[in-house]
Amino acid sequence: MTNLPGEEIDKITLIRIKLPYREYFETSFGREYEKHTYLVIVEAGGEEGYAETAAGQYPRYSYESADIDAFVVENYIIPSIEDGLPTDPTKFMEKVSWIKGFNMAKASIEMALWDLTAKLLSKPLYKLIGGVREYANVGVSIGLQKDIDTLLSKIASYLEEGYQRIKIKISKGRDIELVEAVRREYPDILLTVDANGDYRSEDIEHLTKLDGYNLLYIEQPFPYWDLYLHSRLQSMLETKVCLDESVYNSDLAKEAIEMGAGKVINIKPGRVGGIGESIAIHNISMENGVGTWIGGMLETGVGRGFNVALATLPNIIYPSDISASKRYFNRDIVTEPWEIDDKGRMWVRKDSGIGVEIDWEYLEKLTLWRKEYKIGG
Ligand code: OSB
Ligand code: MG
Repeated sequence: MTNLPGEEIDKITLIRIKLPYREYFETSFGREYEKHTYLVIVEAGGEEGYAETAAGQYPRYSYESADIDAFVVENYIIPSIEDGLPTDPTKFMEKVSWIKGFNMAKASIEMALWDLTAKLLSKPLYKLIGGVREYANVGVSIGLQKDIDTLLSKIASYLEEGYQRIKIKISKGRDIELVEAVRREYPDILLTVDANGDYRSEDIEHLTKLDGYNLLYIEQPFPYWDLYLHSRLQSMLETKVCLDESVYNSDLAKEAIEMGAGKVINIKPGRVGGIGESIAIHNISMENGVGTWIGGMLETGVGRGFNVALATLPNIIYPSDISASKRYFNRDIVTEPWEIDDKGRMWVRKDSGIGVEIDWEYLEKLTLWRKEYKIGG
């Protein structure tokens, strides 16, 4: 970034919250009934930057959870920066690079610094990072349902709302028949499946059956650490394999592409350690002709603001998992809930930073605890 603001951080606040989902969300790793996260507020030069951790109630998607990340921030991240921290997100990442992993904990601060930096520069975040359009093309991710009729009726109503692409969760034993039923009803929609790493090597032959359904891609069939199995499956398929959990930094993105472990990459800023690393993965993918999109972690309206901004980058060529606030919550924590238009687009906010205001009154009701850390002299 050029012309960074020169301010130093005064204070960091964490606000641990939980709020109910409209309905539970079920994946191969389990069901979640409520959103758990903490909000981050970073303060400098009289401005506030906001973000949240993408980690949820339990360490199921990865080893991180909201409480584990709060512990990591308090005990390892804050001590690394309490002597003083400029607003530059890159400088922050250098200071915490000694901490192995915990990308979502690091990202929760890094992203708040991006929101703050953009605000200090009076620029919307999407412009600061080089966005090329003023909206995100969006799809919807539908969890495992109690039966196929319920799944089909959900799909019908999301298509009615304008979502450009439907993703359904699959798991071992709940896969082909779901895809079969959806394709019978909707032969032409953009359709994808996401297994969240539920399959193993003995399932490879079975997974090749998915090749006959004209899926846009098959997301993360194998565990995150198994790029080899993904490359074997990709070599057996016409359908593209898309990597989510496996790509948690830009080196892995490069190596996964070289190995042919996937032809599409889902970019989630939390998973990869923030906006800087998301842009790096975006750029490496673009240089190698690999299409990308922005994934979701059922974020509140705060996290969603970053996802919308990232989805305006040039190589985001597939619809992203960014849905309207009302798809997740009866009431979001931002004053203006996120919406989509009838063409399945979510428009960026023109205010500086991510452009969201927090509904403090509602937040108060959702708060489990709140902690403040003084930074610098
Ligand atoms: O694998 O993409 C995933 C939600 C939580 C954890 C992992 C995933 C998801 C989703 C939901 O698919 C995407 C969203 O709408 O936020
Ligand atoms: Mg996924």
